[in-house]
Amino acid sequence: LWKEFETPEPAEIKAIQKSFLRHVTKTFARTAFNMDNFGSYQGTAYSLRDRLIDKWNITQQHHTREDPKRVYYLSLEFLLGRSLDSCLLSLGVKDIYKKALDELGFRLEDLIGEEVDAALGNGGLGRLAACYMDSLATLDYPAWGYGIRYNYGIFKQLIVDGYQTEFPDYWLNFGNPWEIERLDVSYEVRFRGYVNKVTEEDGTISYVWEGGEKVVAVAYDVPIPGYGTMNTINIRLWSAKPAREFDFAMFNDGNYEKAVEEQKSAENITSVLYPNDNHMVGKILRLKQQYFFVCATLQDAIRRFKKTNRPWSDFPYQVSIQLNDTHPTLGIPELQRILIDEEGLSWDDAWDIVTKTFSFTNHTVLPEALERWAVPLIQDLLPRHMMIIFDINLFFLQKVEKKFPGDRDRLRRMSIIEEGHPQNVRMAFLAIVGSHTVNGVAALHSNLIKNDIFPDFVEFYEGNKFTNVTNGITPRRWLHQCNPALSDFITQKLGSDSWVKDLEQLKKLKEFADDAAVQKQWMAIKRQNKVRLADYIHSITSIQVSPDSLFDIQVKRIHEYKRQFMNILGVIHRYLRLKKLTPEQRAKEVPRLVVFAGKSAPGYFIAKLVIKLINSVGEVVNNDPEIGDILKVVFIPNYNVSLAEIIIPASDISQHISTAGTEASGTSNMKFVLNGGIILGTVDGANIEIGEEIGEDNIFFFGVKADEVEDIRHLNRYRKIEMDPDLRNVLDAIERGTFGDPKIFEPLVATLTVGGDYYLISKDFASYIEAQADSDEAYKDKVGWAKKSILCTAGMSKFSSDRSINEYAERIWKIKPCTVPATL
Ligand code: DL6
Repeated sequence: LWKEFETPEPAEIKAIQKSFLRHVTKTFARTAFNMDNFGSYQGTAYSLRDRLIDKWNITQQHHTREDPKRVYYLSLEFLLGRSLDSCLLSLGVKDIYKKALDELGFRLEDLIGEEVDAALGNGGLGRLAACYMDSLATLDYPAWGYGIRYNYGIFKQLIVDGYQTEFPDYWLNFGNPWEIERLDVSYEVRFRGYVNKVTEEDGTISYVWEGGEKVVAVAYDVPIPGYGTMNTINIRLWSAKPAREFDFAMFNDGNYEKAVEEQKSAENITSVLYPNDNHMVGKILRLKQQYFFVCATLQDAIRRFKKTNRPWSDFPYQVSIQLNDTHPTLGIPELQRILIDEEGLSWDDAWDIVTKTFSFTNHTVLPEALERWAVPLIQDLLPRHMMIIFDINLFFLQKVEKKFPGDRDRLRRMSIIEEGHPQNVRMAFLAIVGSHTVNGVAALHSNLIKNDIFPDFVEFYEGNKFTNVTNGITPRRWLHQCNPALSDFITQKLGSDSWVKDLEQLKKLKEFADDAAVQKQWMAIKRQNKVRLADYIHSITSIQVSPDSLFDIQVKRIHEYKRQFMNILGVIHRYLRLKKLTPEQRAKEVPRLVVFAGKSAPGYFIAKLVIKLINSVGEVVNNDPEIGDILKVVFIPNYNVSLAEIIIPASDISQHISTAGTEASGTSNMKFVLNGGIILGTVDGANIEIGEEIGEDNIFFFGVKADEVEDIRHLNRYRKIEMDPDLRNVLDAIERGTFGDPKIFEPLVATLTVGGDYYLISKDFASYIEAQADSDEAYKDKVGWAKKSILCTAGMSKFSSDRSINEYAERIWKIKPCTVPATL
């Protein structure tokens, strides 16, 4: 097994073929006569899974023996995408598998395309968790991911008559080779019931949570191999099962539906991922999901800890728990409950352990995304936790009062319980109070957290809890895997492929930025990637686009703050301008393909109208014979990780144009630039740090700054909004019916006028159009553009998730690598 990084021997090829055929014939009971690509994908995946399991077992045994401090990364979302290609690359066996399959008459590329995405996430937060797992494994950290094994991932998006329509993503239909069902690892989870107060003979009081209903959490393990290392970590996803089989007495009475009700309601808990990005919906099932997953996870972590027979005081030195946003915050009262109610620790000893164990990442400043749960809801579902949250709040506010005596307004502002009818639990406050460290995900965002969102807490903790860890992306998937031609070329130029694990080395590419031969080859690779995307677009939408046009791409969740609306208004502006030109003038314009992709939350009416407008504009522009290839507009349906792998390497420009101060970080911006694409964007999130690293000549910045936004909004509330004249023309065209029935778009247009233009589209429009014009001009200079593109890639070292994970490990989790030897 451990010879895999050496030159392949014919015997090894044979061994792969043997294991492939064994799985095809024995695991899937197929024969050579009914072998299609999907069956071959399954055979290949299972053969690779055997290797993963070997590595995983060795890793676990090594960790058990060494007993290092471990980090547990708790996330309700892991957006993994496909695994076959990335596992082949991590294990260093892609070439040998390709040969082995070739000899059997299969093309590996075709089999890779058969895999269904594991789409257990909405967007940035879930994909970040996946990148972090890759880095944790690659850097040899002893780490576990914990989440939910949803039966339905993020919905499939189809475009019907220009509108988004949603279809369920039953991704487990044909099984999932990348998971191992662990019927031996399961825990009971209680909901509802009542709390009994028990007074002991010595007068001490304790509480027992009893009754209610129980469900069982069953583990499904997803091994994550490190790149070029033995370390293979685990994402443990929980699936809900009934605690007892159906009610036999009822069944015998003929009450069949009632008999299976309990079973159904248990399984519902892990049935579906909530499809909201940056928006909270207060549904009880979601609260159940949150508790279900932290309850099972803590039982698992505690079981592992207890095996070492250490005292409880060692717990925070052996276990670090990272909360990926507030979604797993119930872990804080749950650990406190276990320690005081079940383990008999005093409140203070328990709280000391809790606050040394947890750390919390905030991923958003949008008020609608900050979680608040109604007190009666928690009281009903988790009565003991609600008592504990009240006590945490009481003791916390006592400390606040001591530090700021008599400041009642401060107590109101800082209370974990928000007054109102009903009262609400502010989950971010609970997460802050219960954690030793709180971080934002880009420098600007971390500052906004400190100054605008939680300033009282910064003052109270005297700044000590709050820090920044700028996000990162894994260069394995987001360059090496998705852009093999560029990856090979970089390896050739740098003389080694060690940059894949050490992105600092990309800096050496700067030396080649003016080298004409390198520029030529660099742009030829870009063109190849554009051809690949053009083919894909044609196959899905029947729209023919030219790979010689400038590819201008905006792909991300559809959200008002991300301003896809401004982008399409800019496209209309361009179209109207082009229409006024003579054919000769038009021929001198830079041809541009504008690509959109992304899902809207199903209930987000305005975002769905944006999708409709994009498609309506595309319909008109793409069929206008006067325009031809000078402008094309395409909405690619069903954006997901594997589609991103085709789209990102093909961009000349990518747009990251959120209103300043609204996008916490963004991570697709990093992926585009790593692949030599140039950002057209606002001074927001990680765009700012990317600009610092690659140089401001290599990014098209525009728009107001974050610290101007509040004043502008304030003025907008009290005076008539000054509509940009170019924007007015664009809106007039929509209202004239140029893009279909204008009535459809009235609510969307109204967000700019009667709606107060909260996202400042009118304010930023002129500078946006100017940045677009600058990018047209710059693109005409082929040499200058190639240089920019090379400098983009060369400047991206900082944005490797390896750097982010090392920062978390050293500064927050205090964990060290635990290198797994090749043999035990
Ligand atoms: O940190 C990952 C990612 C950021 O890059 C995005 O800027 C941010 O919008 C996203 N936040 C969320 C918040 N969801 N909730 N809660 O997805 O996180």
